[in-house]
Amino acid sequence: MNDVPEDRVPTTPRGKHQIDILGFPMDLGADRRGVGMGPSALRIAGIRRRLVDLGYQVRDLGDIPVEIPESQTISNPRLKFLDEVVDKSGLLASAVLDSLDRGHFPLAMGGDHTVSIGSLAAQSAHCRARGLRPGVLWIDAHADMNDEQTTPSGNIHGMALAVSLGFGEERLTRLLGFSPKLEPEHAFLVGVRSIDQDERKLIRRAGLTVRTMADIDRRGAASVIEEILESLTRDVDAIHVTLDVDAVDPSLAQGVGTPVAGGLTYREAHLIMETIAGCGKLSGLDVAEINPTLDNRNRTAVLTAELVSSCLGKRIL
Ligand SMILES: [Mn+2]
Repeated sequence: MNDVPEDRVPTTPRGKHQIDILGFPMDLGADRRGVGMGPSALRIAGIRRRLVDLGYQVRDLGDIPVEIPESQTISNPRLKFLDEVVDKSGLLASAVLDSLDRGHFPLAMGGDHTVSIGSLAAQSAHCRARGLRPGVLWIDAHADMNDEQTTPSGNIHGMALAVSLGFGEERLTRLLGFSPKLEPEHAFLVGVRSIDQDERKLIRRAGLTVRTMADIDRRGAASVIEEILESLTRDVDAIHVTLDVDAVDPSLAQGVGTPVAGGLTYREAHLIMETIAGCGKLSGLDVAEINPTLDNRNRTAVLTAELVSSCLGKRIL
């Protein structure tokens, strides 16, 4: 790597220098149409080229085929499109597991945040087979900690973290045949500023660590992310990061399905990602909830592609 400029040396852990890109154009986990176009928007934003420029080998494995809502029926309004979400999350999980088992680094592009149900199942299965402990850093404006009892909408994207911790519908929690995928003490939620009333109960019951935007205001993004990574790198072997782009302030990330004011600034978001890049245990990354129909000239996808680059080792100097 001697001929590679300093800012292009890949820093993913365990010598994982091949990245596998997988699209998950899932548009069934949320009410607002459009997030199914997220993978295309990220490809148009040059996500592959940006990672190649960092020195990685990158394969784009294409999209998991997902049905559109118009061809589906809702049988349970508290778990909308459950059959299709279970089915396609299983396909995604198999593809991500295959990538991990080959020693590659999976980058899963949503679609809505149900993408993380499959990719976390795979990360967990991969670790389980090797006696390793997985952890997750969930970056999001929302907590995604509903179950079918607490959900105000029936949208499964709002249940993705709960499911990974073993709460809720069994067909989701037991994807790949085991549950939970994560221990709550190895799950960290950051950037949160909108939590549903009944969702609070499950967050407390689960006992996961939540760092809200108020924590970032008070202590600064650097202190918050360093504390989380210190704990994760100490206690787990593989860190999976999942970025819901609505964590970023809607003035910068306009193209998201559920914008909430008061999000991460441009530099806070990059600082978080740059700090993750240095942790040495990053094992997988998801990005979710880009909605090109609400965006302005693909800015949100470009921002997301930049954040992915920061997470995978792009540095200013
Ligand atoms: Mn989310």
